Amino acid sequence: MVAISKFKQKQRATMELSENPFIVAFKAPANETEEERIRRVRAFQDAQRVSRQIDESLQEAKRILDRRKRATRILLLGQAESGKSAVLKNFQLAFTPQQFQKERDVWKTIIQLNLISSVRTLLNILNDVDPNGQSLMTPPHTPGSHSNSPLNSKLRRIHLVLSPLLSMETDLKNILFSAGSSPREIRVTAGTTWKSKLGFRDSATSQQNSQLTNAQNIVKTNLVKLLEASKNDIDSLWKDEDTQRALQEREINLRDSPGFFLDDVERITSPSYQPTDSDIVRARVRTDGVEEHHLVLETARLKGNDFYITDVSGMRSARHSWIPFFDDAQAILFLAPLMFNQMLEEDPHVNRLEDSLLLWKEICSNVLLANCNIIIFFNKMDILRRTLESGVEVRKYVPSYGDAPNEVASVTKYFKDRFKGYHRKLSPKPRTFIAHETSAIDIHSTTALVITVHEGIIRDNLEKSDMI
Ligand SMILES: Nc1nc2c(ncn2[C@@H]2O[C@H](COP(=O)(O)OP(=O)(O)O)[C@@H](O)[C@H]2O)c(=O)[nH]1
Ligand SMILES: [Mg+2]
Repeated sequence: MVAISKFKQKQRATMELSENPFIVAFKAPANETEEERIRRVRAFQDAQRVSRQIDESLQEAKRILDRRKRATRILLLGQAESGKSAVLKNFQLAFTPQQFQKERDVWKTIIQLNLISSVRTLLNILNDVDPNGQSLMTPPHTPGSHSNSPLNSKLRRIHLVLSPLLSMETDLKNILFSAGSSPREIRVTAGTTWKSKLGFRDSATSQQNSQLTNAQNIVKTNLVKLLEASKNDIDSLWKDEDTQRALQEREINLRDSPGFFLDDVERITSPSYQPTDSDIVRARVRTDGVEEHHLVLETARLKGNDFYITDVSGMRSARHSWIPFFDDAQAILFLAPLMFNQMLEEDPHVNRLEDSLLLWKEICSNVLLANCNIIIFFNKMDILRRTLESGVEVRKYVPSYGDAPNEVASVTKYFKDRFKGYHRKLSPKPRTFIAHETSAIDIHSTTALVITVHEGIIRDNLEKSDMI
């Protein structure tokens, strides 16, 4: 019995071998010469090697895919400047602190450039030109509008002293970043290239960038020297009474603008400056394109577990590029700052909060996302609080708010109810409305929150897979 089945197995294997197209293709022809045989055997070995490589890369792709399926997959959505990248940094701080530490040097240069951008913005405001250098209408009796005003001579001197710093910033931006970087902001293309240009090394990029180091080190050293030399002028420009009055008259709150570091001039211009975690979360670069971050958790309890966070560009023109990522996401973190009195950077006719609500409606009603948890972060709560405290009235921007109290709790509840209403009405299937009030630059509370949110997502997905 056993002998027969072994015979059959051997017969089947021989048959399979004779039907294998690979073997058939390299079968020895009749009357083959020795030279032809050598060539045929070599071609056969080459083909076998290629085939093995293909098998290996298929297996690797499958391993990656399996790992991805097991991991938590989070998609960060929201308009530009809503705080997506700041939330991502909080995730990195909470779960991959060692990796976060490696990027500190990259952020140092970004923060130094952010500081110079604020100086430029300030000089432009005082010169009555917009942040991109275009002339603005000058109110008739503001400081700086009269050629003989004392501010003008002071301004002229400071402008002159700081002009090498401003031109260095322009040169650096041109060397390091996308062509689209404007005087106001640093614009980078998604991926790690921009980080490696600023000195970040990981195993994948270390070799190809080693030649860049020298030139970049010189540029970075010069930047540090120039910043140190300009320290007092930057500080006195910012703290000057006339400057502060000019900002007040124009109702510009520079402190709430992205990448604001003018309160930290002393620290940031020091040659030994090392960014704190909080500095890094406050730093601003605009990302074009979609960045996927693979976080392999370093914290003891979850060590080795991993998740993927996708950070997108929030610009209106870029939102179509989000769709391919909908399929794969287990949870969406939607960032909605309650900036009822601000307009979009890319379209100054569109109110930020109205834009957020429109975007929210689209996300809630999207059938591709019907099974996805959506968690909303009402971010920038610190800015909302300061805005209301400074006396800005919601009803002037949102007439339907009426005479309700102009206070954080009431204003938040009003807008939260609107978001909640659309969530209930537009979701293709019923799902829980989960909302948090956040200030992503407050790393203490935000890192704690993202840990809770992460646990919630895992729990929810386990429950869902149990139900299936
Ligand atoms: N004051 C304040 N600034 C924030 C908050 N969240 C983010 N930012 C800052 O706002 C700017 C834009 O945030 P970012 O995360 O780059 O926005 P993204 O375009 O959605 O990725 C950055 O300078 C952040 O540090 C917040 O809650 N409060
Ligand atoms: Mg971003």
